[in-house]
Amino acid sequence: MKVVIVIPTFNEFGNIQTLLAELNNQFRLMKHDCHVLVVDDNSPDGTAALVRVLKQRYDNLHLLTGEKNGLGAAYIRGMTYAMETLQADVLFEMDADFSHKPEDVPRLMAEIDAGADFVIGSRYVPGGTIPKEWAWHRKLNSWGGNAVARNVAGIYGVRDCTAGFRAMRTSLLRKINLSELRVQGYAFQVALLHAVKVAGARIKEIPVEFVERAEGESKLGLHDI
Ligand SMILES: Nc1nc2c(ncn2[C@@H]2O[C@H](COP(=O)(O)OP(=O)(O)OP(=O)(O)O)[C@@H](O)[C@H]2O)c(=O)[nH]1
Ligand SMILES: [Mg+2]
Repeated sequence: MKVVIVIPTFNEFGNIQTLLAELNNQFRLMKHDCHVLVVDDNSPDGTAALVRVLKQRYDNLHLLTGEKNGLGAAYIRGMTYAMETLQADVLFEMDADFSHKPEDVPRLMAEIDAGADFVIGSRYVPGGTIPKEWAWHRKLNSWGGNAVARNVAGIYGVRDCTAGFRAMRTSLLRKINLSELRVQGYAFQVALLHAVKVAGARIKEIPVEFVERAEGESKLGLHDI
């Protein structure tokens, strides 16, 4: 199967090179044809220029650039490109800042291989964790976001509705009109989960340890909260 890891970036110059090296180490352990698509929104720190240089080293590396319109808009652009141009069978959502561990990629993929359509790297199933450094308001925000998602959107049976580390079959995604989700920021994660649930996805949650970002600054804004 062709697998594309979609990684949105905004000012991730300090993370992207190491992340690509570690992902490619994982790909060697996997039996699939694995690629990375970086979706950069003209980061002022030169993330895209660095990725262009790294493209000479990795022939499985792809880059999309564009205007900054938030995380959801970047994912919609990246997922559409991964499906239509790269012809992906499976795609991943993943952050660039090492909060999502490269060594968990094969674990998520194994659940797809076992028959799931949509796999969530979950902080809120037994074995999953959030950073111990998180202040109370960060915990409250994450817990509150989940509570709203579960009860307002009616996504019962899923513990981590706002997770950003997920693997999905494109055969499932093709049933959804991504541009109709009409959310640009972090709420995209919840809107997509709701849409795949309505589309009848076989959803699987597996525990992951979510760690604090390695380098750079958070982009989670008050607006997203
Ligand atoms: N292309 C693009 N990427 C974005 C945008 N906003 C955030 N990102 C990326 O999306 C991923 C998640 O953003 P983070 O800033 O780490 O958000 P977070 O994980 O909720 O916050 P922290 O816990 O502080 O790291 C990172 O890879 C960011 O670089 C955006 O507007 N456009
Ligand atoms: Mg982060």
